[in-house]
Amino acid sequence: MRLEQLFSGPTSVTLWGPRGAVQIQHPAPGVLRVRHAPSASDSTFTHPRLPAKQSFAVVGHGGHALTARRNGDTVHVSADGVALALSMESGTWTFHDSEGRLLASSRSVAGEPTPDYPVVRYRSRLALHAPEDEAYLGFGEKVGPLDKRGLRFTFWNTDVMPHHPDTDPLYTSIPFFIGLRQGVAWGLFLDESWRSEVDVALTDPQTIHWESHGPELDCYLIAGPAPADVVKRYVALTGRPPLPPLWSLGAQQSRWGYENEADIRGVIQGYRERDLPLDCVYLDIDYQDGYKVFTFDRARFPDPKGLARDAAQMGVKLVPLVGPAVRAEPGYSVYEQAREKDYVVRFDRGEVLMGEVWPTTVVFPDFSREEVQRWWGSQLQSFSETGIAGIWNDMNEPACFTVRNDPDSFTVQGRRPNGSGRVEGPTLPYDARHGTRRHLEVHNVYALGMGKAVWEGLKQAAPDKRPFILTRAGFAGIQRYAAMWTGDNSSHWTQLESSIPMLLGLGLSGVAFTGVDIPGFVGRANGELLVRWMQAGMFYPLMRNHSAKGTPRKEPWRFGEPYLTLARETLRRRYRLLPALYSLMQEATETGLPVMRPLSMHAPAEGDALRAYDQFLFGPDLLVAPIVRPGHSRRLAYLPAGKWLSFPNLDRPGQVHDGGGYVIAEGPLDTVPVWLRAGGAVPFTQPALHTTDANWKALTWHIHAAAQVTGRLYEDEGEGHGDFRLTRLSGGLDGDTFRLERRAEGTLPLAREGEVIRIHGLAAAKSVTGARSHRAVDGALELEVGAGWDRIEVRL
Ligand code: MIG
Repeated sequence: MRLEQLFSGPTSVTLWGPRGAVQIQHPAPGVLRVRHAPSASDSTFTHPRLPAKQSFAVVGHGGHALTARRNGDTVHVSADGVALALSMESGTWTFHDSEGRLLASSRSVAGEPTPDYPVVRYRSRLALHAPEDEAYLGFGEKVGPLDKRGLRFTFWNTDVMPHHPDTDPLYTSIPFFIGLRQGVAWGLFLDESWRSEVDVALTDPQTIHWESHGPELDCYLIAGPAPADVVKRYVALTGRPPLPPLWSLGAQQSRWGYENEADIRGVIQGYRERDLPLDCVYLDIDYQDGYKVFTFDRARFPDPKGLARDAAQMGVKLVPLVGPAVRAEPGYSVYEQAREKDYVVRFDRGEVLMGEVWPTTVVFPDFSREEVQRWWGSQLQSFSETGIAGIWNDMNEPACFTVRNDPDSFTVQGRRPNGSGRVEGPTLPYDARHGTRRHLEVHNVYALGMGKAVWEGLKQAAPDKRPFILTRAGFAGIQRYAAMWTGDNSSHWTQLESSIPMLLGLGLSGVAFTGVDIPGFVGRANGELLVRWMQAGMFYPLMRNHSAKGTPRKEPWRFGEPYLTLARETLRRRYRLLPALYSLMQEATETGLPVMRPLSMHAPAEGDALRAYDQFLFGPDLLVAPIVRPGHSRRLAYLPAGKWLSFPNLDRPGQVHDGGGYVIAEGPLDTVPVWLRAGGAVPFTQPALHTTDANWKALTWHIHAAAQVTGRLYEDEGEGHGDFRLTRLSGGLDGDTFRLERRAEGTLPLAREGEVIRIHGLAAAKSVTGARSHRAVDGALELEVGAGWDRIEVRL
């Protein structure tokens, strides 16, 4: 695309030519926005201008200063941490960091409208050079290993049941990836909600091809150099996640097919009778009256308030499912309001779109409009008075089984116009219209709009609580509102294994609060799969047991012994781990870094770390290599460079391994292999049957002694917006002295009597100061310190 004119302002550079325009802005340090508008430019040579755009995903729009300099054919743009060199002749660019490192280069950019009528589609194409030794991570909720090179993906939110390890697309679209080459990372976020496809160096091993149906390409180029830098910057752009209530990190139980109140009570009872920790039970669609949203079937759920109250007494919260589709039933108030206010999705030619979801005719709220979001949120007021603790947003791709009133009578000269009535997946057709927008443009952000609606609604309904929303579909930015689960998986070993790279990819794409259905939604699970899945799942930020109607029940006690005992032990470990998990979730609210991290996040230059995609880091300090294959009792695990203390089950310290290579980890059925990084300090508490608050009464630090030790603990009431306390540990080994300091900020009063600090790798001490007592346990030195300790020193 040839560019002829250059207009350079203090915060943006605009170039345009006969076939379109390019605008460069600097929204944040380390980030450049390069917006190509190949066919929609309305620039004149006196007024360079691109069409106004409202981004659904980007929240941080700051326009920082940049400078531009023209040198022959090339325009050099530089800004804080980043630089771009753009060719006027071709419109292609190269992207550099402040050290002059070449991070990325485009090969071509082109777009043209496809004259379909009535559905206008475009073909906007971006080609990027893909160096052979570069890996591509992220892309949101996608199948495949961590490195997506050699794969091809479609961004079109789709309800697929069941999905398989190679199913694409799935429910969520996040057009963002991280390039990683020789330890240096950069990122690209394509801020286009339109349907798009990316070919990740599959067809041409040297090129990434991205094609969007939208008229333009709005690219955010993000510098590293560390993968974590790229993630932080991407999340700053698209919004940091909120801190969820503590209870949502506890064990969760769900099933499609809990028919009535007695069923729900029975499940809670089942947990309590067997001493199984539990914090939350979901109400699947079964509770609804004729599948009408915001209703209860009073025959089967006569007293939702009483049910919620009794559940609360046993430490359990209830979260009902709400889909977007509104049953088209005259007299049903939600439907009547939607029609009366004209809040529903229509066809291009004006008719209200009537779909079918469940055995009824439905209409779809148009969540692209703010007034519709507010209206939906207001429905939560009375609904949440029943005492429900959150909302489960399902079917929000949106899923639609069939279109009832597909106007195929609409023909031109006896033929159906190209694009009209075309449907891709079980959803709305391409020619559906949302206000003034096309379905092709807003399909992928439907769930984002619904997420915002519910988020605002819950905040209003219960201002003293933190909203909890679980969503199936999403787009870039969904982390601002909801936790995500990966939809309808199956009770199959390959899905346990593939859950790891999928959640890692989501975490790199800004969604930190994630989980998958344990032990698989459809199909039949056995006890071994349940236990292995729980052992991996105790490290998922969201740990939920769920199953489909018609499948055998999958609560932890349905498989007999020894599986029940092993499941109980695993849940107890999850609850011991809550101080660490909660602190990591809080860290995500500041940095956007995920809880589950690929090894490459902390060892970006190690190729083996990239390939070890069925392992992960839990925060910076714990490395987990769960057994994900049937009948296996050991596995190969890669440990990045450094020293790692074998710490299976988080409680049986073993030997110290040198990283930078592979070890064979023992993992009999009662064991999940874990390691603790040298220098790591991880806080644990006592197991409990349910959470109460995050001001831990009992706290034990496990520390792997090294020259530098750091630890972090965030505490508060676990709910609401009250006081907090952030504790940092720092210190380390210096010759024959080990020192540790504790610093705290915040005003939350301490609830602890004392604390235990277990230091692995220290032999018996000659003397200890600052502790109440010390002793040797399991080859480690265990100190008991007072609640408000500030300094300990150990002489060896
Ligand atoms: O068409 O509500 O992914 O978790 O149990 C199926 C019933 C609708 C799909 C969700 C699943 C849920 C199920 N829902």
